Amino acid sequence: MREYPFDLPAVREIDSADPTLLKQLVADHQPFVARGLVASWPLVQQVARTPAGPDRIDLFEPVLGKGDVRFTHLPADQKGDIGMGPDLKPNFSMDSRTSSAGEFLSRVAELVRQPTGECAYAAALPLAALPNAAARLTSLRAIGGEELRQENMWIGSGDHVVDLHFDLMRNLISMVDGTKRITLFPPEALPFIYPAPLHRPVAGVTRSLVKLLDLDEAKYPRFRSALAMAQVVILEPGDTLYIPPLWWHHVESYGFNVMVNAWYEDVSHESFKRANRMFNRSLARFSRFDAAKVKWLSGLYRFSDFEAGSIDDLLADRAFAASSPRRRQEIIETLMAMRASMAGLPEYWKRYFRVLYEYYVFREHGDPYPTLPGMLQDLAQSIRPGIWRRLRRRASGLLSTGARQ
Ligand SMILES: O=C(O)CCC(=O)C(=O)O
Repeated sequence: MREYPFDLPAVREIDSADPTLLKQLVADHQPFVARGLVASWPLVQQVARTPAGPDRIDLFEPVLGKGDVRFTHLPADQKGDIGMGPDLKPNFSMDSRTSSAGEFLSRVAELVRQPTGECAYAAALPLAALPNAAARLTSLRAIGGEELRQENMWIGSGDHVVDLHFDLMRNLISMVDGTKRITLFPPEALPFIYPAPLHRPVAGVTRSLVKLLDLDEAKYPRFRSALAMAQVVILEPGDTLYIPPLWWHHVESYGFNVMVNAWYEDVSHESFKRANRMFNRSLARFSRFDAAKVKWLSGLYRFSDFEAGSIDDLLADRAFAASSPRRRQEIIETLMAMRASMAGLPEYWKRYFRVLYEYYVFREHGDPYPTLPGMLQDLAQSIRPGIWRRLRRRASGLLSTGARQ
């Protein structure tokens, strides 16, 4: 394992396989590790019975079946880093190589036997396409929830690291072979985590600019505050970790490693989309204000009803009262629309949007991209064309409706 430069508290261990209890913890968005929860899966048992080495790797040839396997191949100079490169672009491709299961596993076995620094990683292979794998596992649906989105198998040669990112779904990660060390940060760590630009997701998710195991403290001084909220766990075969939606995670994999994960929806798609649309709209609108000059901007957080404070207090604010009636009207309408957009969300997701508004829209912590000057405007620009497109569509709709009348 790589050197770990932090002394973090451990993820809570749950010494129970009671599905009712685990399901409750999942629904409560509490991370936990359940040791040995999947030790009885036929595939995990098969692994436990087989000595480490080529025979164990060979077990997975029938599991992967006859189809092609797409995988990431990393050169040695990348040092196993999977995620975002310094140019903010993906530094890997999920399908940089494709081969038969046998060829893929031989390559993996070669790298395990004689490490060169290169890595081969078949990430997120959907179990739906691997019937032989699915037959050797048992679903965790009883604890994950009713809304299973996708189950995947991840197989790698080891010493690769998926950089810090978060997903919108519940995630149950079960180890079949090898070891993972996973570091978790709650959604409230956002102001200290140096998120990469929202409009530049890598593999569909927002990442942190920070490389956890190579932390540049001079560039990212606030990250210490994120570490104060972090927890860590080492997973061995048979263990299951629950990563709640929105929790940032950093995943290191060691030795020949096989993991199965299941993503479950946590929130209604429609409610999320409505709140997210309004968030984007507010971001585009408020990004026009220079936070250094518009003194009431960061204070708006208080008046947005996220904390104690009402629109009446806002109206009484002297600096705000000094702005033009048109601007005051626009801001109050936006605040009301923000509240309305979140009305259908459960409390957990409301809290998340508050964190987002506070950070990106009201800029309570200053520029959301302190190391990337101009990036907030770039983000706002990428959102605005969408708004204009919709307005144009609406206008042309009205014109055509008018023409029919
Ligand atoms: O196991 C890994 O390498 C990454 C897993 C991950 O990021 C996820 O399940 O969301």
